[in-house]
Amino acid sequence: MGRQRISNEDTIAAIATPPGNGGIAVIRISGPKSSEILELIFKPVQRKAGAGALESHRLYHGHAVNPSTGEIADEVLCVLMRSPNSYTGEDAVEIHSHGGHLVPKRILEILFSLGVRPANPGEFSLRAFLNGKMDLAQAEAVSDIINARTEEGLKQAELQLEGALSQKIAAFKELTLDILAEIEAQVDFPEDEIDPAAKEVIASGINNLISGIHSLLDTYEEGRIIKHGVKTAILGKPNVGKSSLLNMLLMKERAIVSPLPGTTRDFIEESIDVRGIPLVLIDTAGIRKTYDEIEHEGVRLAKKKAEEAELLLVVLDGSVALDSDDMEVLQGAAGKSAIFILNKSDKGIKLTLGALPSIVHPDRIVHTSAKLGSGTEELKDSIRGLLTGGNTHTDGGEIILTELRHKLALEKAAHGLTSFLKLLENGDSPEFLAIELRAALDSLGEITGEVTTEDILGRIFSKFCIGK
Ligand SMILES: Nc1nc2c(ncn2[C@@H]2O[C@H](COP(=O)(O)OP(=O)(O)OP(=O)(O)O)[C@@H](O)[C@H]2O)c(=O)[nH]1
Ligand SMILES: [Mg+2]
Repeated sequence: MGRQRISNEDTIAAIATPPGNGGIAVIRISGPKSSEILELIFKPVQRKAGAGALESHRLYHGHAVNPSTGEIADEVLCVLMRSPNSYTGEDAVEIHSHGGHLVPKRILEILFSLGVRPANPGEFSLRAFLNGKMDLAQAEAVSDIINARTEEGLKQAELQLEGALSQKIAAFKELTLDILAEIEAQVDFPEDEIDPAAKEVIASGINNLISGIHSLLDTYEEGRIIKHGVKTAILGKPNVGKSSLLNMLLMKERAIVSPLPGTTRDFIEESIDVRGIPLVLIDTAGIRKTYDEIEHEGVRLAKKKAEEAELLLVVLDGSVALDSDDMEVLQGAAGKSAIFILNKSDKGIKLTLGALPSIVHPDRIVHTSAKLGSGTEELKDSIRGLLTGGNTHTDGGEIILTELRHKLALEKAAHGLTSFLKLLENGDSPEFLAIELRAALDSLGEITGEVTTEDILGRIFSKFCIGK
């Protein structure tokens, strides 16, 4: 356990608002010296001489000053939040200054000159975790809220921050602990076999627990794509309407569209929310044999992007028959998750299912007209359906797994419980049975952070932004 070695004796500070021009910047301070430092650098406008200390959770108007020169750094609002009623659980201060690059930096430098240390990325949240303000899954959700790219991703992060995942894990632990208590009661009588009736009750309890864990694990694929997004390449021979399709999905003229084949050369990347899933759409150069050096490079890049993509939108001109360029594109899509788009449906669809090679699954065909803007909804449904395998766990406001770390820990727990069942079946001694249960408990505890290491914490919080 590395909890004790991570120091939170220092007082730390950082600018919590993003860099650049903005109306207001927020400078955040946390640690034992917060209040003392605030008294040094802050002169309230309406405070009478001899008044007591600044009150907690009250917004004061005044000036931030450099105590060594008496110079005013800025006119500010500030609030002191005394321990334990702050985000970090420590004495904490927020100073609201004018925005921009210079003013917040000037205030920060005054703080550093008084012995305050620059905060590391995620250090405020790390302290909140160490001080028991939230568990590890909740702390991770803070970063997910900031990084959420769709409303659905945001909703999941909020549920996790409220403790929905932690409660599920706590329920799993509770069930495991109940059974552990029964097993431990037997440890003093190792010669006695566990009573067969009791054994059956225990086995059924563990089986229920394992299936509960598996149901949660089943939500991971959906959670992963909602959180991390899906790289999606739009692929096809020249002139089939790839760029038109990108523009249609984005609802803006992002890519150049022209009747000349070979218009797109470089790839174009744009993010879009498709039914709650953040897609990174990549429009590519039309694939064909070409002697034009630049176009050739575009085709090479298109193929590379297709290889890297998790999903392909293969575009065909549905109004004409397939040709050898289409066949090359289709062959390149073999074995990948793909949706086949028969575009230019306004001209009448002439491409029949029979003419398409077997890799084109009939359920994955969508008709669109990028010219008229039709087929968008069907295409979005189809994308969501393919990516989530038709299972949607998020509809009922259910918490889903979004984090690989949680998935691995749950798998470890389920594995431990399965081993326990085997030992129970074999009539192994209660001591060995208890070891498996404790290992499963530890795996569950990793998710909420009761069992953790400095290394794990370092990895999690270093991904946060500075000031959070
Ligand atoms: N009738 C009709 N024309 C379309 C449709 N979609 C695209 N087009 C036209 O087809 C031509 C090619 O469109 P683009 O979107 O540039 O095609 P592309 O696949 O990106 O072509 P390259 O970049 O050259 O590979 C343009 O003249 C478009 O206006 C459609 O649904 N119906
Ligand atoms: Mg194009």
